[in-house]
Amino acid sequence: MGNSKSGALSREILEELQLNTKYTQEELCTWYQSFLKECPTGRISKQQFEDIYSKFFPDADPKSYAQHVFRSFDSNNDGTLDFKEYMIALHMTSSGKANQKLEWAFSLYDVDGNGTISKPEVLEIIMAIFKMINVEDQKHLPEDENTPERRTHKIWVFFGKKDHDKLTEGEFIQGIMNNKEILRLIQFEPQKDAGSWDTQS
Ligand SMILES: [Ca+2]
Ligand SMILES: [Ca+2]
Repeated sequence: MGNSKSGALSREILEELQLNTKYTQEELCTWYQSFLKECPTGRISKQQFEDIYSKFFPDADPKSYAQHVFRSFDSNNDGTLDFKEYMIALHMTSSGKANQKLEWAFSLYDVDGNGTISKPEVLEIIMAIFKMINVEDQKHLPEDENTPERRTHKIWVFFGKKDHDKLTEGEFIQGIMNNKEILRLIQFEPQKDAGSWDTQS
């Protein structure tokens, strides 16, 4: 109502976020106030983002995974996350539709952003994921997924691909919809439900 320009959040961004997330205008303004409290500049740097991950994974090395996640959220590629990118990230990873989550997962795995995923790109993300699994837990992984190379190979075979093949976004999403094992393998914490890309939601 009236002049609802809260802080420096423009009507344009508000409307775009209301369209692309499930958040109401009121919620978005509240989020924006706390965002500004944490990030007075209105932008999250890559370093800040890595620090957040370090707090959540104090016993692991989440740095490379954090960098990949940061890249996938930094949609205008300027090396910072603004409020809009941050909210879309939050929405996609917490409450987005299955398809949106998988679209985001695709952009995470498409490391060079050329629109297809290669086997080395899968390996790169899986290696980052392994750095976050503690060594004890790694010992209990099944034989065919207990190294980044083996897990990558297993995923690649599930997609029905040969070593030098590429995966399109459509194949990626369809493959995961058809085979829940792939969904388990591409996530960083297959044992836990928290933060998982639950395709039921
Ligand atoms: Ca950005
Ligand atoms: Ca690629």
